[in-house]
This record gives sequence, structure tokens and C-alpha cells, in this order.
Amino acid sequence: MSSLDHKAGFVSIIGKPNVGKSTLMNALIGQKLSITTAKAQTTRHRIFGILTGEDFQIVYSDTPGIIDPQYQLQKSMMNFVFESLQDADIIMLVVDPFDEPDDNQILDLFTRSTASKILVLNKIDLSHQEKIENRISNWSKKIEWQEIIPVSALNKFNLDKILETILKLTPVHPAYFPEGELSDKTERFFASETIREKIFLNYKKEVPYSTEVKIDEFKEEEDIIRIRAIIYVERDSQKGIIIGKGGASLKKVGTEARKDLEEFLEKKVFLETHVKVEKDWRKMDLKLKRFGY
Ligand SMILES: Nc1nc2c(ncn2[C@@H]2O[C@H](COP(=O)(O)OP(=O)(O)OP(=O)(O)O)[C@@H](O)[C@H]2O)c(=O)[nH]1
Ligand SMILES: [Mg+2]
Repeated sequence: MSSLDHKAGFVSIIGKPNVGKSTLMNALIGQKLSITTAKAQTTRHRIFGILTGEDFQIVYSDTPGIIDPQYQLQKSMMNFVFESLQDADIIMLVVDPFDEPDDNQILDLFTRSTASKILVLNKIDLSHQEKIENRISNWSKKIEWQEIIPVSALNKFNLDKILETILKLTPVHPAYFPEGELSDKTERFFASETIREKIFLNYKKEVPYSTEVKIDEFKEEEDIIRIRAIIYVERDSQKGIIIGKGGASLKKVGTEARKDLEEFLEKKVFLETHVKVEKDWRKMDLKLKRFGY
């Protein structure tokens, strides 16, 4: 293979919350990298998922769902989306069959970009042919898409078509990352995300949104990885909810997270969790900075 044949590019996965962006990226790279839950605004960062082939490298960016930001954390989340749009070779807008292609801010962001544009209509397993065709026709009137692809990320249906389309649109370029590299994020980051996923799955209402997880210690030994995580909440009352009666809720979160981490890190894990209050961290610039936003 000559280096003139090698293709590489950045593909930004964007869309409203909960349409399945993270599920789609995980399916496209064949590994659970990004956390996924039924709650909106699960993803808070831009996360690279790198797919390296014999003669290509696709650097996917999973991004937070696009919303009208109400507080400081959400503003930072939207900045991750804007950044990913700026250096995209290809933008993949993910929508679901319930999404009406109205004149929303997403399309405004789009028309300003010179990147190739793919529309992915996800969750077609929840819809039917007529509605899907109707949606495709509506979306195709909005802007000029290089391709519109109906898929089910959950059932891994029609994902080959996405890769095929991306490869056609990817520029000739050497690889950006060494072979074997899966993401730009560290094992510590994925450890904190795994715990956050379990918090999103186990608690209701505002609690998951008020929670941030920091890894205080990540120590790899011969046959075990010792991880100490701090779970930050915004108020004392939330600390009580996270811990639960006799510590039962926190224990459940810890056990579920440890199991996933052992699979992800392919090693035995000892996970220790502590809960602390960091008052109103979501609204304060300095605290957000410390948390990596
Ligand atoms: N039925 C069905 N459900 C799906 C599909 N893809 C994703 N989901 C579900 O939709 C929910 C949201 O998925 P995520 O991948 O977390 O969505 P997201 O767009 O990353 O959400 P945010 O990070 O909050 O913006 C989860 O419960 C997924 O299991 C699909 O193709 N079919
Ligand atoms: Mg997500």
C-alpha cells in the first residue's frame, strides 16, 4: 500500500440528546467506550473513538446532545460540540423518527460548515416504513446531504452503509493516531464515566445531573487495579440519596461499576467510592475547570 492511498479523517457525531449518538459510536468502533443511558444529557464531553483499518483511520467524536444551555456546565458541554464541528471532515447528524426537522439551531450550525454532511436516521426499529420514508423526505428538503442513512444502532442494523459512505468522503491523509489507540481519553476518564453511568441508571430526577465523578487514585498492581473515586454532589440532601439506607444504593453502584470496569480494563478491580458535597459546582467556572469542563 502506498501512503497516497491511506485515508484519515474526523467524523463528528452530533444531534439532540438521547437520539443514540453514543450507542452509535460504540457500535461503529466495536467497543463500549462512551456511556449510554435512557436519560438525556448523559454525555458531557467530546470523546474520540478511533477506528483503524489497513488503509484508513476514522476518528469519531461523540459529543453531548445539543440543547439551549441553561447553566455553566451546559455551556461548556455545547462548547465541546462547537469544537468538534470546527475540525470535522464529515459531520454526521443523528436524528430519530420522533424528531421533526423543524428550523432548529442544529441546522443553523450546519449550513455554516464546509464539511461533508451525512444524516443518520437512528432507532428505525421503533418506527415503520411509511414514517421512515416520510422523515427522510422531510429531512432531504432541509439541506443538501451527501447521504441519508436509516439505521438501528441498538440492533447494529445498516451500520456497514455508514462506514462505506464515510470512507468515500474521507480525505487522503496519514493516520492521526498510532495503531491500537482507541481514544484520546485516559483509563481514569473511562473509570469515572462508568461510575457516572451507574449513577444515571440508579437515581432519579436531578441527582444524576448534580453528580460528577473524579478518580482520586488509579493504581495498577501486578494482578489488580486499585481505584479510588470521589462522587461529588451539589447538596447535603443529595449525598444522603446517593449513599442510601445503610449504604445500600452506593454499594449497588459500586458493584455494577466494578464489574464493567473489570471487563473494560481486562483485570481485577478494587473500587473504593466516597461521596462529597461541592456546592453548586455546575454553575461555577472555577469548579467546572477543575472537573475538566
Ligand atoms: N430502540 C432503540 N434504542 C436505541 C437505539 N440507539 C440507542 N438507543 C437507546 O436510546 C437511549 C439513548 O442512547 P444514547 O446512546 O445514550 O444517546 P445519546 O444521543 O448519546 O444521548 P446524550 O449523550 O444524552 O446526548 C439508550 O437507552 C439507548 O439504548 C436504537 O437504534 N434503537
Ligand atoms: Mg451520549
